[in-house]
Amino acid sequence: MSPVSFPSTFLWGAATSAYQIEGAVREDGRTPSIWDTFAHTPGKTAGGDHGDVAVDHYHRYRDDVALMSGLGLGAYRFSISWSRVQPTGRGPAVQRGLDFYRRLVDELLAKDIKPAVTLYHWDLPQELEDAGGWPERDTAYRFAEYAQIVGEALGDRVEQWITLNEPWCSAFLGYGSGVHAPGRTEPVATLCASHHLNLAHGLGAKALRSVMPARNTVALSLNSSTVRPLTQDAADLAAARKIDDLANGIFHGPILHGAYPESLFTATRQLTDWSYVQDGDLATINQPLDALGLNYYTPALVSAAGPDHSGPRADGHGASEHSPWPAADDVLFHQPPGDRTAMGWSIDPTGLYDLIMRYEREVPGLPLYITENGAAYDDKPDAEGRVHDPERIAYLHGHLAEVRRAIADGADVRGYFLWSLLDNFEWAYGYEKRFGAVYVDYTTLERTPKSSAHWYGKAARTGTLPEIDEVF
Ligand code: IFM
Repeated sequence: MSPVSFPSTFLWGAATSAYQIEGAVREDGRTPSIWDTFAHTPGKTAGGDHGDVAVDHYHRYRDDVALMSGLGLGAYRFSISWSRVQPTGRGPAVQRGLDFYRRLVDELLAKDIKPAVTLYHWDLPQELEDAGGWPERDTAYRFAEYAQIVGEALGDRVEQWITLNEPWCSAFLGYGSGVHAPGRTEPVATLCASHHLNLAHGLGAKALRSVMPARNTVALSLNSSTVRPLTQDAADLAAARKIDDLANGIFHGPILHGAYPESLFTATRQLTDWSYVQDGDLATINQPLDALGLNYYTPALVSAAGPDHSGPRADGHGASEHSPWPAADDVLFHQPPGDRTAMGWSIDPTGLYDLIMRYEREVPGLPLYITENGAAYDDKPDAEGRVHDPERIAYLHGHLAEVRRAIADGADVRGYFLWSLLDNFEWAYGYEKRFGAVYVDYTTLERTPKSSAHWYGKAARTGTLPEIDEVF
């Protein structure tokens, strides 16, 4: 087999998010976010786990940056905790909160690691949820104010900016199925929240650009699904179209093209008239982007519900009696065949290739980054304390090879951020699911790079994928 080599400018990074790793939830003026409240509500997370300490990155960030540097990574994508910076979600910033991120960024730059900042990775200040949360229009304006504050504080040293991470999860899991914070189960609020997240992206992008040097780039990260129909029957194709609108079109329609898909309006008409889309909103949302971030883990396989198809609603987004998908009771989700990760997500690297090529066609010329990709496995240290994770290496190899194939086929993919640098708080699954390339012992908080970290580090240093059976 010929070695799989990447362009010399390709960025090799790892990603995390604030609530999943920082801990220190009551330090330096931080107040609760919706995830603090949700995780401390009995029954909401596995084992009652929460992010109070998480992996204590707030105090150990220097060691974590040193780890990345030792591996040879070129970039680090992390998110800012809004309630550390603006505890009530409005008004003046808390300098101690911003100082933490200044120190982190300086540490990264000193080690030649490019910081990529995500402004919002699901942790809305609780006070803003108390005022209505994302279904409330004002939240989008509060986000723009927050974006401006962070842009002013870090814009001189951070070039890569991402407004929102996976707004689908914020809206559909937070307000639809309720398996994520704030745990609401209101189909109309889900759609309304989606629009206000889009508006927040547009207003936030404008606010960032108003205070930052022109060289900085603004993007957002979508967990765009590759939606596949079970068969080519018209009913299954229509089911796939509906889920594609609800998973993808609802965000990339207004953001990339300045319009919601007509078919989305038609499909949801029984629930809402979309009157929360006000004059001028679509132009605000449709800001020019410098890049698009794609997060990919697994494809969705769907069919029309009906006498020929029955089965569980296995959409892979956690157990809830409420569907995250508004107006989609006529759609069934199916478990694709083949191997799965510890999340139960099927492994299909071609889904990543298809996703990249879709955006390459849809927005030609827009640089793409894979801002998340990775897998959870039940990793355990061996008798010598080493953590071997060959399945994760195979997963990474398979997906990176598909990224390379897409580049060879003309896609402008500029970089890849492995999810995740460290084992961390996997939301409703608590600490049960380990996505890290670096193992964390949750008793001592000691970090041990897994074999996959060494494998990925070698890929980053050489720009070529090592064989999957190379021993580290
Ligand atoms: O851990 C999450 C991350 O916060 C967002 N994208 C998916 C990851 C794995 O579930």
